[in-house]
Amino acid sequence: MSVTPLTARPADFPLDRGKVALLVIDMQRDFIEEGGFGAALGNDVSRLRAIIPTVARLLDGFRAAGLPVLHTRECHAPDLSDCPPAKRLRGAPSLRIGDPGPMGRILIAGEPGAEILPELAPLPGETVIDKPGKGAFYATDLQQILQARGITQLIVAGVTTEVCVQTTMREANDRGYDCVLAQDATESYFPAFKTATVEMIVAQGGIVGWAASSAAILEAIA
Ligand code: C5J
Repeated sequence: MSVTPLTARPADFPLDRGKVALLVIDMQRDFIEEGGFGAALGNDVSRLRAIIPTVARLLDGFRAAGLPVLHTRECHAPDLSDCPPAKRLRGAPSLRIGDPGPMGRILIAGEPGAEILPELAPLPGETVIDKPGKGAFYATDLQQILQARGITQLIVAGVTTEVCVQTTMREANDRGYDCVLAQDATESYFPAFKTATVEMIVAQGGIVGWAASSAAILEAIA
């Protein structure tokens, strides 16, 4: 066992190279490019592009260190059998899940919009979890995959901070995983929501987990 103290809030995190993985949430074209789900909901997607280089540095660091990397994609089956009507019909987006858009059908597995950005594309052998919910544990094999690999610590990055990232961290926390949010490798369409989410995670002695800079994370795994 090799444990390195990672500078984090609310306290140093005991990073264990034998148990840690990077989990990159939903860095998909549908959330980050024009014409996708995020834009259809009226969001300014350009905000999210700013973290691409930081997420890429984290990916490079984990890969160089030989540590596991997992990616998620929020997407649905083409027949929408895994998309509750409550999710599809909520709000008044310009395009709903399953509708044809400039990047194919919105949030549908296999369509160009559901793919991870080319700059952050998974390498062969890296796990990619397709998830129908906001949390990465709901209706997926993530728990079994992590257990089989002995992973108990998650460094979490991706979008959006207060939706899929936070939901996944809360699901992981309830399952006994220690999670660190890479706070400069996550972003929200709403800056105030990102700030509030980071504070919610680290409050009360780390009630959901820890938060750390990508530089500190990379230093700890180097
Ligand atoms: C959203 C996500 N925001 N990946 N999905 O609907 O956070």
